[in-house]
Amino acid sequence: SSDDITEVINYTKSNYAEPNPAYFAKGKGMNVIYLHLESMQNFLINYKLNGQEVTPFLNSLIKDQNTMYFDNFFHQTGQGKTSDAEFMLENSLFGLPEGSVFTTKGLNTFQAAPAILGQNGYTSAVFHGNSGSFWNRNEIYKSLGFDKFFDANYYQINSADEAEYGLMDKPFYQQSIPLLESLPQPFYTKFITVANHYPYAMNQKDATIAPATTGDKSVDGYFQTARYADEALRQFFDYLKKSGLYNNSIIIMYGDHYGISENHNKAMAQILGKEITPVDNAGLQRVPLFIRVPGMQGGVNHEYGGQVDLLPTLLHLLGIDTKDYVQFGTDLLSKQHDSLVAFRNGDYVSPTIYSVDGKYYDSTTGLKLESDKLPEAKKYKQLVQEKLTFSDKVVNGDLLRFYTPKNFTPVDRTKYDYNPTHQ
Ligand code: GP9
Ligand code: MN
Repeated sequence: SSDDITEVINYTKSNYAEPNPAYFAKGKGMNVIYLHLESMQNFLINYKLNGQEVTPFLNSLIKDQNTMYFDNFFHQTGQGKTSDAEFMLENSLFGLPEGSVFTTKGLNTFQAAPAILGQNGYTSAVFHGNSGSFWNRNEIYKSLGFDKFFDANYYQINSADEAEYGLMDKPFYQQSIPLLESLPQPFYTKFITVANHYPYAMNQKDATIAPATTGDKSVDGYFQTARYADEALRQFFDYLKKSGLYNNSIIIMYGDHYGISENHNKAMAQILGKEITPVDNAGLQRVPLFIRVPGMQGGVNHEYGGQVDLLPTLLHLLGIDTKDYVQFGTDLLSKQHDSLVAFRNGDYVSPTIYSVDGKYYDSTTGLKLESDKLPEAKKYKQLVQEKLTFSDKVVNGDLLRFYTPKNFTPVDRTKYDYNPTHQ
């Protein structure tokens, strides 16, 4: 009801982090290009397998003048995996404790990035070389306000280029170019890749690094598919530079969720050269985040954050204040950024304390938390619970129906049609 949404708005307003003037509007009017790094975990960054970098291109970006690399950024997905990651970055709302919010809440009212930006002169599009119905994308994208959805229907997928979940990254980016060039600027776009997806099998003639040798097939193959994804990115960046888009686009790359689950900890112990403790497991939920803004001073940023923080961060970079929106994350670049990172199961990480399976650890030593710090740990736990509960109320109650932010026009999902034969 409208009482429920009032309670939520009071909560999100009290958690609002105001923009940092050093970054606010740094990318005003620029295009936005999200590159979804499927299953990419942060441990791959700067990792060397047999003396060779696995992701040389991503590694090189850490030194790029205009790129900020976040090395304490965590995925916050649940059972909805990729779709949860997408949901968080488009809405700054959490996925649900069970199932995929994309599949179950596709008809809800949202105030998502494509809609907000659409009302600021942007054209929005998603590129994905898989069937549009996967994760119910072709329905929920309408509610999010995506103008265009280029799914497998728009790509030519030869069997030699086909991965388990669609078109391999190199031909995917290649074939995306004319589609991208069909969009008026400024655009808000997202490219969802699939080559680095479990079980990490690929045609060996396309592989450019030897697999690992743990004996665990998916762990061993993970390095090959990640390397391939990294090369595909380099090729796409080459195009962006040649076309000039590089100079007027914000580029954000994020890992969507872990690639190697806890079930593979024996092989991971060989990879990392140590036994994997519960604290290590939590730490392994780091995913890479790169934000490139032409003209912005880059560097390595150690701030703790998660996927729910992406939307306010981006909107502030674009010069759009988020204070009238119902968002559960906070701008990573704000001085008031909240560095308590909630996981979907109620655990959390923070610069001082980790909660793993309900037990508390000192995040710097990895040891069980001293008893004098337990009250603080429990307070964090409550804050996480409160945040997740409010977000779930919004989603389960479809509460955004009862609230329209200032300067926002509700999305009319009947206006959208992604069928190529109707274009
Ligand atoms: C499929 C892809 C994979 O279209 O995005 O989703 P995931 O299995 O990683 O959730
Ligand atoms: Mn995924």
